[in-house]
Amino acid sequence: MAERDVHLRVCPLCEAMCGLEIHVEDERVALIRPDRDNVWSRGFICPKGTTLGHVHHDPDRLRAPIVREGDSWREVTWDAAFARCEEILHGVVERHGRQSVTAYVGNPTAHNFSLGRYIGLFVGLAGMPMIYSAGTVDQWPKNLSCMLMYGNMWWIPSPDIQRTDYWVIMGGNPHASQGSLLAAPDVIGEIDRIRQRGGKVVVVDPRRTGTADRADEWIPIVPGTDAALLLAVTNVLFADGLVDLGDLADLVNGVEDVRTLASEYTPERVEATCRVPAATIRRLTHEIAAAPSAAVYGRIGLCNQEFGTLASWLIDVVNILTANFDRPGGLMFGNPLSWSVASLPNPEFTGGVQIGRWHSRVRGAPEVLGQLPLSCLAEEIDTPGNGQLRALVTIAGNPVISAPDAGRLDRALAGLEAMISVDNYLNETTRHAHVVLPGLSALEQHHFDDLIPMWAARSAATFSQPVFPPADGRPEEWEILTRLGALVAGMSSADIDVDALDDGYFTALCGAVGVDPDTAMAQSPGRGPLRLLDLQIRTGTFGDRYGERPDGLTLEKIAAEPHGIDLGPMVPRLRELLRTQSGKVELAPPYITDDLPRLRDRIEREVSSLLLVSRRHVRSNNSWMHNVTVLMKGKDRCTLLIHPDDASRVGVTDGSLASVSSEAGSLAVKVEVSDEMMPGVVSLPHGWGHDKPGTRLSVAREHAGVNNNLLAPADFLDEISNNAAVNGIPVEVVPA
Ligand SMILES: Nc1nc2c(c(=O)[nH]1)N[C@H]1C(S)=C(S)[C@@H](COP(=O)(O)OP(=O)(O)OC[C@H]3O[C@@H](n4cnc5c(=O)[nH]c(N)nc54)[C@H](O)[C@@H]3O)O[C@H]1N2
Ligand SMILES: Nc1nc2c(c(=O)[nH]1)N[C@H]1C(S)=C(S)[C@@H](COP(=O)(O)OP(=O)(O)OC[C@H]3O[C@@H](n4cnc5c(=O)[nH]c(N)nc54)[C@H](O)[C@@H]3O)O[C@H]1N2
Ligand code: SF4
Ligand SMILES: [Mo]
Repeated sequence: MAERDVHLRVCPLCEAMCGLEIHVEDERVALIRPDRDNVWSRGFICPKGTTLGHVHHDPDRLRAPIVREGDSWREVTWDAAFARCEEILHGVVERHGRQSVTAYVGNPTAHNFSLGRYIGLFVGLAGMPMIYSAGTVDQWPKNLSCMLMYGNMWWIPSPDIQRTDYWVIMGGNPHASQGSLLAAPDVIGEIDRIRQRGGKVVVVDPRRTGTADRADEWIPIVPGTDAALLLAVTNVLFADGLVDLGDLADLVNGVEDVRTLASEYTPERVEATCRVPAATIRRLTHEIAAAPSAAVYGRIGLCNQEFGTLASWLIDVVNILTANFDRPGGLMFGNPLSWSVASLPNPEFTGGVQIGRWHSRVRGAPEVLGQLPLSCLAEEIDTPGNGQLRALVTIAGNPVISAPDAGRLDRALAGLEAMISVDNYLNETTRHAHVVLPGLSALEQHHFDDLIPMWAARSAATFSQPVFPPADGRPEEWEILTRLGALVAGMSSADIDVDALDDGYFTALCGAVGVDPDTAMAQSPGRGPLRLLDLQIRTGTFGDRYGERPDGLTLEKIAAEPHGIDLGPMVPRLRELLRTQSGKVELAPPYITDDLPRLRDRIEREVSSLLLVSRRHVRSNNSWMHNVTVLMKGKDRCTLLIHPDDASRVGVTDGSLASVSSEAGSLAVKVEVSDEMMPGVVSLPHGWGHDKPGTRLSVAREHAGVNNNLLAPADFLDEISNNAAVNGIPVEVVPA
């Protein structure tokens, strides 16, 4: 029998952060199973976590840089790859200036040991006037509401599901996603436990999801109308004398403003719009107020929609007004073992948050928290004129699948003068690149989550060592980012000293947390993200502050516990974290409340067409894990879910092909008739459409599916946050 090594590490794929046991035989992953002794996840795992070995051994995964010549690709050395990057980036900057270069930052950046910690250095060095990210097709409304209410865009309060007595889940399906902006292992098991202890779980969603099936109650709602429902809840709280600020009475500005604003939105006024009976809204409100503790939670369905910011704001308003904020069982802030780079106060906003400091060239969209809508990217590339984008760096992102009006972006990328992708696959997006620079596989890297613990249910973490050593000479992604940033800034490869730039970054971060960089450099070993992580731990809540608190944590102490360290559940932190100019919670930020007339118009408007929403599946991960054979087994998952009444009305049958069209485009997809959809709403999964030529995804190509973002109009937005409304898209369905 071959020798078997067992490695313990954390799965980097989603916010559940499961502890894994990875069994290696003959340099191959033989088995992955849960680490039952991991103090955080205690044996939880999902099907994706068991496939990290498949991704690692996937012959399609890129292991060396490739350079495109016409339609063909050539593997090159790292030196040659960076030389080519220098040539094309410098060419664009010389011809068109630095404002013609931008970057797109994708989702895995937030889960990757070195990308997440070094994206700031890349952007800072590059000095690009603006970047795009998956943030504006994800959580930008929540970033914005948190920035305006509490003064930091990344401190996002999360439901304390391990202790709550009443959980309302709006626009989230942890049965598939495992939870988001809510980090806890086994979220679905937590639903069972809430119910076992006599609590209640309510799901508000146009689809009766797997999560709804496990809950006590499903409340179907028309997509995009959650803000109206939450305003009615707020209205009832005031009208029925249920408002209770608890310990926060001295800490909240704007309560009377909210009372006034909500006064017109009675349950009777919104019931037809939301298609939720007024009596249900009243009962829900009274149940929330009466519960010993309650947490109202909203996720992607409340962000990726027309009124994302109003809905995201009102989620917090309802929790605050029912004394369910910053206390056990309600919404709480995380208390990580290490501070995140993202949690540092943003120096841009020391004088208060300003929005619209600049506008996009083509449609004049205002910048929001430093970003333009992702749906602007295509037009900024394909519209000629001064300031036209000519070069793009994509970092762990696949916007040809994930961005609205995906067809236009796909065409636009083909016209770039320089495109560089830091990515592990040749996929729908990176096939347009001139150079692809692959990162290491997850199993070749250290791991320690940076951002996600900011909303984790417990102060817990596990440090992971690489399972496999990287091949000689392969740079880590932080080095790739540092080099690219310096190249955009105009430096030449020969002059780039990655270690010196890293020292500069480290020194600046030491300054931000008030630590002497010489002390930190002397005591924190190595370079790059490992040294930074030690700083993040030692100067964090529980850290040793480089010897000032000898019992405090260091990276070494955490690394000595292979099953992780757990220092307990969330604790009240609002008073410590508040960074608004007033020093109080701003319950009614004018920038947000000024958007109410737009919602009022929606309430008065009748919508007769079918509305399209997105969904996820536990065996997919956005667009990029469809190349794993074992995850692709079973029945076709890229189907149009439609209610039986709608199906017979439009004349489509189960298993038949339907043509779905919107203002943006059309596609043909297999129909799945199911009463899990509410009438009037249809659902397609996101992350599919792998039939493009020129990719290297042999498994995904066999299960191509369709890209639902071909149907997403570029100008359908939550206008005040710039976030795409990829949910609630009016569509027409006919037999194909
Ligand atoms: N219609 C619709 N559209 C949506 C959504 C929706 O619900 N509906 N959801 C939106 C949301 S929430 C998100 S987050 C976005 C996701 O949008 P993106 O972030 O653009 O897309 P992903 O599919 O996550 O693509 C990840 C890319 O990173 C690469 N990759 C994976 N791991 C690594 C790594 O460790 N290093 C490097 N360098 N590359 C890596 C993959 O090969 C892939 O190219 O999609 C958004 N778009
Ligand atoms: N297995 C798996 N896990 C993932 C991912 C994945 O692709 N696969 N992606 C990860 C990422 S990047 C993210 S951001 C998270 C997202 O995590 P979740 O927010 O849990 O995402 P979904 O599972 O798409 O669930 C969104 C739900 O919102 C509903 N919905 C749509 N529109 C509306 C609306 O207007 N109102 C209401 N009330 N509901 C609406 C949809 O029907 C759907 O059930 O998941 C993460 N985890
Ligand atoms: S739930 Fe699955 S994908 Fe998410 S961390 Fe756990 S094993 Fe990984
Ligand atoms: Mo996301």
